[in-house]
Amino acid sequence: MADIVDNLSLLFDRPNEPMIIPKGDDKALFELTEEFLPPGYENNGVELNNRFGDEADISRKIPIENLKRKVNFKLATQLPVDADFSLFLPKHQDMATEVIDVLMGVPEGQTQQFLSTCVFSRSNLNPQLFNYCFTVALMHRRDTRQVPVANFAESFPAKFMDSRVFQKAREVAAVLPRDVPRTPIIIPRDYTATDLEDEHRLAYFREDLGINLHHWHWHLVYPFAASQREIVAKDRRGELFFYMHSQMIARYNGERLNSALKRVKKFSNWREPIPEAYFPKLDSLTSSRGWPPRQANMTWQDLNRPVDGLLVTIDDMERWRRNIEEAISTGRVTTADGRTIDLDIDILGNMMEASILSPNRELYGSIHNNGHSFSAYMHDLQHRYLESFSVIADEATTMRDPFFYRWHAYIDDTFQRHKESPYVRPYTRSELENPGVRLTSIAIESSNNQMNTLNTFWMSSDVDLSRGLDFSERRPVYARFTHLNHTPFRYVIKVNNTGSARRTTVRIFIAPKFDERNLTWALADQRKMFVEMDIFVTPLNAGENTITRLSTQSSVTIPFEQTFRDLSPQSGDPRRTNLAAFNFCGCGWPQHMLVPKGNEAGVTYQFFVMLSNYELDRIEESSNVQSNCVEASSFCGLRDRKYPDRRAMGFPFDRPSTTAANIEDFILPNMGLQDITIRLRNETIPNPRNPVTQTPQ
Ligand code: CUO
Repeated sequence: MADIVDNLSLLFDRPNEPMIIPKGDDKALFELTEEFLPPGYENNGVELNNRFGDEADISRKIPIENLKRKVNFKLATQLPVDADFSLFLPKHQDMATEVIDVLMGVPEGQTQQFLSTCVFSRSNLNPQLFNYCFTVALMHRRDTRQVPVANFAESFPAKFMDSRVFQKAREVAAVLPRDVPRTPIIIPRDYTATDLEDEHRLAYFREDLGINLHHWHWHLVYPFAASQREIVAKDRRGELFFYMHSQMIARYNGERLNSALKRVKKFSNWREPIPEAYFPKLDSLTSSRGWPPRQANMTWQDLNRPVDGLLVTIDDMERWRRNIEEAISTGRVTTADGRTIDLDIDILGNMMEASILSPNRELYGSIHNNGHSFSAYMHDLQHRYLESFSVIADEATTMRDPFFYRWHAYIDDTFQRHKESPYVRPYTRSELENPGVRLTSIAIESSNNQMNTLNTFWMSSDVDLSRGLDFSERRPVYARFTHLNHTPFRYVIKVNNTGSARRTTVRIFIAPKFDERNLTWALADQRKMFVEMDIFVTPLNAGENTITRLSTQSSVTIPFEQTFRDLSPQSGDPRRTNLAAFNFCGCGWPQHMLVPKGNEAGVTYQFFVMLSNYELDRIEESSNVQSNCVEASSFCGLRDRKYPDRRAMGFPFDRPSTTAANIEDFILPNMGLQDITIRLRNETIPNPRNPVTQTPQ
């Protein structure tokens, strides 16, 4: 088994290099027969492959079984190897479905045949398309769950950082002798714009590597289409689409307030010019082209790009919107077979995105996905200039663009209108309270002993580019980028339980205390600003209890190392088993972005804790699947299990209150509220875990 895990892992390595070349740091060679040769190497491929096999530093040779069933990718091979791939494009989605079907179709347990099919696919398909389908298959097959998925930012680094890095990286790899220590290549903090552009104040958030990786991973775990329905139909996936994106907008809005910008304006008039420009400064190493920029004041226009399967008009979008608005205002949905069903948030999530679980694709269309496409093709509506999509149509890069947040603010507003409709019942007191449980104090203690102050600062961390640096020397090449981080802290929650011993769910949120005008909020608005910091279940003894919880245990985040370190471990690496489940574990908000930036003067936030009634929270679940990674269940759910909380996602702030005008009025004995300060120290500290410790010149 260990061999097959290693061999499959190698298929992530150097995605743009052909299969005939050795793979991995220790140079393993796949022994290819004719049927596995990539196009263009039909005449000399076997000979070249053999020649590599004669080289002295080849560590091992991997024989490949012939395919028992011939594979013919009719659709997927239409995507040129040097094109960029986007799941938002219907045609690309169909291609992915074709490939996933083939990979999933190899019978479970026939791992050698699966390896052969993957080698064949990798040889014949666009590298980005292959990477996506291969990862989905590894994640959903039972016999490949031990195969760690390579860190996507290390396989496709060009999607995450300034394109100038790569020229320098090649130079470092080619020029410096092996024994000369490598200094990292510095990625400047301000490379996409200047402070002449207000939106640039949020670049640290939009262009954060961990946030973009999280978003890519989320969509990988929750694809919106597949021919095997169970790949899509995960527990409450439509609701999670709403909640995870809603929280990202809440977080972004909080960061905007910290940076003296007003909350993001939803994009709801689809015929209006878009003032936000974006020049991504990313080059695709797959297409060897730059990602198209967007000038200020461009407008959406009808798309007619048969090459991408896109024939969609703004009229279509407006029609679908009217139908969705009607569903929200009546609380009823018409299904494709003419029935009428009640609308709920899970169904609405699937209707808006739209996933294949949408009850009626004809009537409700695909507003969210097409919005990404409209935004991504304003520069070439008809493929007249042979231009590809801009960053907003790729899950790994979309959050870099300021317009992403305007679009998702519209999507979120639609969900909120449902939550505010008469068909969503406000919580009753009995749903909110927890009889016998009284919070006596809540506090945040920072590791530097400060009470109720969260400290943020900048940190510089290194990422190894060499696995994605095709056709260059095989040695680590580090890029150093700067990101937000915070001093670790813990929550200290004191509780008096007058009842018997029991369990409770601890729900921790924070929100800015003041709005743009420096006034305290109406709860109707502030509820949309509360960001989840942690939710966990804990036992309560009878009498006094003190609950402590570390910031690093958050159910929202994954650990720093899971975001940044290379997760395809070397043989013998003790982390191997722990990281093998990375497929799911890679999904999660990055720990370094858990705390909003604040500012140097200090921003006042409200820290809210609720100890809810576990009897109403509990999920009945028979399966007892153990995971061996830290899972960010709040945003990503749990692999093979139900979402771990029976309440609506975002509870208790997911819907308006009919009784409380502000957060103070909302507080019951089982809740606590405390002012805290978030203060930024405007200094950059090198990450002590950086593999290269020299300070670059
Ligand atoms: Cu995640 Cu629009 O859904 O990007």
